[in-house]
Amino acid sequence: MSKKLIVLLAVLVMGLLLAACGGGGGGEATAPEPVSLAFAGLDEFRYDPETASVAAGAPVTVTFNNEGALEHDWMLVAEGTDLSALTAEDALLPEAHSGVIAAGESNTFSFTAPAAGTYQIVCTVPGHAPAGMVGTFTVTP
Ligand SMILES: [Cu+2]
Repeated sequence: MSKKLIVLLAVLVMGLLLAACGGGGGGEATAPEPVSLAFAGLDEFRYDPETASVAAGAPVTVTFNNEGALEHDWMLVAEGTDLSALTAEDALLPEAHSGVIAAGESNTFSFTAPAAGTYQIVCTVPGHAPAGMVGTFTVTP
């Protein structure tokens, strides 16, 4: 093999490597857009709306308005969590919880959307989630 050919091959290989690196960098995913959601907690043991969908890793801000006469809260839990004896300890993320909100009050809180999957929004006030105060929180990849 001539010296010239070796140099030419070396240059070609380097060029390919650089192109591969550049391609990887250029394909970098853009950060998910921040999302603001508002939910009402109602005495009929439901949320309005009952579902939400956000992108994984998105900064999420939730405003929870207790529009009932009872106490309610909004907490994110893993799918399949036992709803019969919920406490704040069951929260998927400590920050993904409104805290128990008195009638007519509201709270705004923020968290980062977890990995893609299906999660549940629950009210931890005893009896509320088993009575149906459960929502679906979908995280898309
Ligand atoms: Cu409730």
